[in-house]
Amino acid sequence: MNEQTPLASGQEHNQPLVESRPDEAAELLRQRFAEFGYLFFRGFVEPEACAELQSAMLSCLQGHVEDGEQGPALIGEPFFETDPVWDAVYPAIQSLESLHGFFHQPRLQQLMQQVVNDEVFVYPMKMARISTPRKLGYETPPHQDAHSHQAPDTMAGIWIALHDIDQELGRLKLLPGSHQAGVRRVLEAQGVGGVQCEIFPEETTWHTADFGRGDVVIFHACTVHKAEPNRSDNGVRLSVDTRFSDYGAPVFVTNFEPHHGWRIDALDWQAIYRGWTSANLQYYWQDYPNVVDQVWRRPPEQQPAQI
Ligand SMILES: O=C(O)CCC(=O)C(=O)O
Repeated sequence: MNEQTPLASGQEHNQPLVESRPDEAAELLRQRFAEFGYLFFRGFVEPEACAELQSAMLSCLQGHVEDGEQGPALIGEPFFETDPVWDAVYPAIQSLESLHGFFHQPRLQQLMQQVVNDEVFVYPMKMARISTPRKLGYETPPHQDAHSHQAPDTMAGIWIALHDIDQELGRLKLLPGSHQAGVRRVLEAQGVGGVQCEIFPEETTWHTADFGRGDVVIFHACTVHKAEPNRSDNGVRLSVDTRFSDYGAPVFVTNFEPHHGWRIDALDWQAIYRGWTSANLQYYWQDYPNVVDQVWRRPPEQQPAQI
């Protein structure tokens, strides 16, 4: 890392996320995605679906997080992804049929389809985020999923707020247009994922919003994003995310494991699927035709204009 490419610029300021509407022409949405590296849809997921998943997650978090008047509230000690408390509760959250099924709702799949302009493959790995207060410095550092998921530029992330999330609770922030500079160098960092990528000196403007329940952000594999710290007294931020691509695009092999299955004993698909009421989404990914074990990237001249 040299002085021209610092890991983070000293100053940064926020601008509102550019909003998109699902009824806009698919071509326009793809153009905006190509320009900013993300699309933001307010209230896209039905509030009932978000409330149901939030309540199921809170059942798994009993004794640690409760359903407070203002939203999820911490009642025990704060914790961070990979802390012993998190490791103890996460297998139950990962086993929720409603967590996995959430991303396969037909409307959400249609939205993803508009972005990839093709049949969609929703990655099997589904993520649930639990951001507690009093863990400053452990929030998600700036990173690109192209690095963390070893993904080609055909992949995109989709992140959904399960309840209202303001600056105090720690919002998702994106660096607009940052996908255009390709995959960046990384350094170790504390916080979710354990690495952060370089930020160029001129990159001082981030896009973010106070999120409402059911708001959706879709972002390019190379779009730099991060989370704000949770500075609330006892509020807990719950959100969920996964990745998707056009069906048949290369998908790196580790994305077929459960989230944190690589480090939590017995967190495997068999354990996750035990107790599900439907077999529809179990192993749907098993015959995926393009599982790769080497990072693959298109040469620049072959890169598609959209995603
Ligand atoms: O919600 C967060 O804190 C992190 C989300 C994220 O990094 C992602 O969806 O890739």
